[in-house]
Amino acid sequence: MHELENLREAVIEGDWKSAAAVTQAAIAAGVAPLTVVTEHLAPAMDEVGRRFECEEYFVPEMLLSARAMKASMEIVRPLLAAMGAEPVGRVVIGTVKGDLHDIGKNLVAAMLEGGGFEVIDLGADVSAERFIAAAAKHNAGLVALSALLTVTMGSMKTTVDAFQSAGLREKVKIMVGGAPVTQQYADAIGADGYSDSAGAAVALARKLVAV
Ligand code: B12
Repeated sequence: MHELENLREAVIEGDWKSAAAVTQAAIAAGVAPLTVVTEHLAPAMDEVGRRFECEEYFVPEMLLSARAMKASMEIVRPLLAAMGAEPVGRVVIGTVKGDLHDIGKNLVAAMLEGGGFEVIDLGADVSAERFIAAAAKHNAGLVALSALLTVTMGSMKTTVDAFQSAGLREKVKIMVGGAPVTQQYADAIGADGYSDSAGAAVALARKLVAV
């Protein structure tokens, strides 16, 4: 008995051991790996995002849920890759050059992965050149930039401009976020989208890749 419905609770409650055990049992019982993601992990992370939005959850709860989601994804990811399942989209994410803050970026990455995206996480202090190289290498349709310092917001503009100079701007949507970033700033630097939270980032990403 795999009781896959318990996966939702495990992710929402941030219980990684239970999330891994339920996923393992479900896969052993023949549940399709994609079903685990689309029908259980993604809705659970949507709910986590909703709770975060309305301040029922805060960063610690989000981190625990992200960890539980990741524990399940560790089991499912290689199976999806082996089956050649197509992700919702492929996103390259990183914190921009000069900036070492990665907690928010990691939450966004986890939410995107839970939402069915293939996530290529370049970490923090990522130069425009590295974003471009990764987007080209992985044929990513979406690039997500995070910045937490007012002084590194300029690196977002540098990165957007570099995509333009590299002739890739038409092929890649760029979304931006981080505490000091605003919709106004996103518009000013020519980004395609902005959201102020990890939960809303998934809906934004889905919208951008659907266009
Ligand atoms: C933790 C922290 C650190 C840690 C970072 C650890 C880590 N691994 O990330 C450490 C100690 C290393 C650090 C260092 C510094 N920090 Co600091 N740090 C913070 C702190 C306390 C929390 C940031 C955080 O993680 N928030 C929680 C996350 C979940 O929120 P978030 O990042 O905003 O992300 C959410 C959204 O913004 C959004 N989001 C984020 N990224 C993206 C991306 C996309 C695409 C989208 C759509 C959405 C999105 O989704 C997330 C979840 O909802 C803040 C203060 C604060 N309360 O914000 C200061 C703060 C950001 N730090 C600050 C400063 C000044 C520094 C230092 C310069 C300090 C120093 N003198 O050395 C250094 C800079 C180092 C560097 N080069 O980056 C200032 C920045 C001031 C400014 N306006 O520029 C702050 C605001 C503190 C302050 N009040 O002065 N810091």
